[in-house]
Amino acid sequence: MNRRRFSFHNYCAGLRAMDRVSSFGLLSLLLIFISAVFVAKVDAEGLTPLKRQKREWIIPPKKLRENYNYGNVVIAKIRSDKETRTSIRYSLIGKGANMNPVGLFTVDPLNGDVRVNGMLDREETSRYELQGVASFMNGSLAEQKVDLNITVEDENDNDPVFQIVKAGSVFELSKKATFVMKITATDADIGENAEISYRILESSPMGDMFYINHETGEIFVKQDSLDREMHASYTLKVIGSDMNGKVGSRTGIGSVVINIMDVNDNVPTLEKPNYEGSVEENTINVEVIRIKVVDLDIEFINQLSVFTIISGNEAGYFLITTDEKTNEGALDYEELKELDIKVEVRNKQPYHLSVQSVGSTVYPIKIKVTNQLEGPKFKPAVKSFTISETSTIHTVIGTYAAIDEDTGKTATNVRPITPAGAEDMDSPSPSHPILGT
Ligand SMILES: [Ca+2]
Ligand SMILES: [Ca+2]
Ligand SMILES: [Ca+2]
Ligand SMILES: [Ca+2]
Repeated sequence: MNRRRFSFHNYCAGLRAMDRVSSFGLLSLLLIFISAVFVAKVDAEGLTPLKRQKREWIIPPKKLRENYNYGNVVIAKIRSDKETRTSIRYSLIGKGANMNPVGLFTVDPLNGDVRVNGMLDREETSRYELQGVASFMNGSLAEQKVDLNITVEDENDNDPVFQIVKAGSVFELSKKATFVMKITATDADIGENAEISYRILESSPMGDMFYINHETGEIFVKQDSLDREMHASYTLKVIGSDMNGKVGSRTGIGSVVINIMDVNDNVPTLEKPNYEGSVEENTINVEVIRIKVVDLDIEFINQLSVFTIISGNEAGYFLITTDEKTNEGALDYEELKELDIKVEVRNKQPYHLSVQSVGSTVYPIKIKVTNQLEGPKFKPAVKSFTISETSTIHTVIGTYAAIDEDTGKTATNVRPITPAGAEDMDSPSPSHPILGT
């Protein structure tokens, strides 16, 4: 009533002012008149803009459980105090109300009761930011929109899932606590429901060779006796339990492969305990024998061997080399000889610390020199004869016999030949050696 009187009062004041007559005054009065009418009209909607009652437009933030059927339960209520004086219509806007997923949350337009019409999935949407709207019957807003935030509380409804990881690798004989690799699982839940505790379930081949940090999933060497020559790879089955592994946790299983890398911890040996070879005499630079190395290490670099003749070759008749393609030792013969030689074999690459001795093995090699049918030879290669000036032609001045080296005796069935450029043996010249008689 005050209001209306106030409005009316303004209107009358305007009329009185008009009596005073002035064109400026007329304009001022007109403004006052318009103002008065506006106030009166607003007042007709039943509002009290100058003095307002305590507002009741409440929505506490709401927490709702995922995977829970709330049925007909009122999960929140929006209410404007203006509903006590005029008809108000309530509505909800936002994703989950008037936007996808449309209708998940609805409000009773008459009493403001908010309900949820389906089960919530926190892993899909963890928070809904809705707004409550209070409108007059003509559609205009009765209040400022009010935020209605709904947080979805997590339920432990997801198992840990292991990521696929590349195989890890570690050298054999690595020390205890050597880091190998890390395996992790993820969990779509949050908080403790996603806190994963790791444990090695089993190892293939069996053996308690590794341990896992249960919090980080880092895998380390447990025993310093990994032996690639025994097991070149391990497959570990790892279990991840959420809730830090507490009773009632959910679990996931993962597996990792750990390849064991080679170190040079094996001394090479030869295939056989001793060797025998043969070579024709008078030949040089021929391969007498090939000896094969056995080395349990895998990487060629840890197998590659060098050979040393440690005895029997004092005169240096033999040469032994490594065929780097096949890792075989090739014994070459360089001059006639018959010998028992001893060969030592060791890796080219330094040995791992675990190899106690210097690591070489000595092998005997017997070389038989087979006889080659040899031509006669003159010994010495050049022989001088003295001849008197008075000697007559066809006089025997001496003998120069070829020796059969196979027998050491004078060669038989020998026919003299004339070297290129020499004169016929029947008419020897003093300037040439006599090649035969
Ligand atoms: Ca969950
Ligand atoms: Ca979980
Ligand atoms: Ca080796
Ligand atoms: Ca090895």
